[in-house]
Amino acid sequence: MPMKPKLVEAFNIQIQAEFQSAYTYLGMAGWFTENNLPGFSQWMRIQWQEETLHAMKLHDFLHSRGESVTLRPLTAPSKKYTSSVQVFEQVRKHEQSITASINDLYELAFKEKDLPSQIVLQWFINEQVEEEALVMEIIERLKLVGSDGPSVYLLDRQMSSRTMPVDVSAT
Ligand code: OFO
Repeated sequence: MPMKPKLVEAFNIQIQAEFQSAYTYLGMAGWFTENNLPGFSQWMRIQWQEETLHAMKLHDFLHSRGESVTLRPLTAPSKKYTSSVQVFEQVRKHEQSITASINDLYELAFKEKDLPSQIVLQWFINEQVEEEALVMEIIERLKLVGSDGPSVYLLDRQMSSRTMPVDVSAT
């Protein structure tokens, strides 16, 4: 069953938002590398890959429904960060805005009575709860270690252990 044009348009906007997230996190990965925190940089690179997969999940969903994907331009991420905590505060704000857009998209799918869209978006709703919780935890840890060098070093090493989940559909 074809999707309503309004819903297709909203999915395309969300695809752009997910790719924009990926690009933003790649910029943050670069900032961490340039500030001698390779573990945080690795964490952000995984985040970049995960966001790319999120975009592709929606991209492939539109195609599987026989709809057209229209890729939109991305904007250059800022690299004007002052501290690791500030970077993660930005991540938190960004993820909150993504949560809001996913929720709006779900509401639209509900209004349009598009059940397959609702099902695919439920995965994203759960994912956003997990992402926001994870980012909050990292902010708390960063606040705890403050500028204590050895603790920052240990936290950076811990961050480097993040890998892509084996089941990519579970990102
Ligand atoms: Fe950061 O999560 Fe995508 O959707």
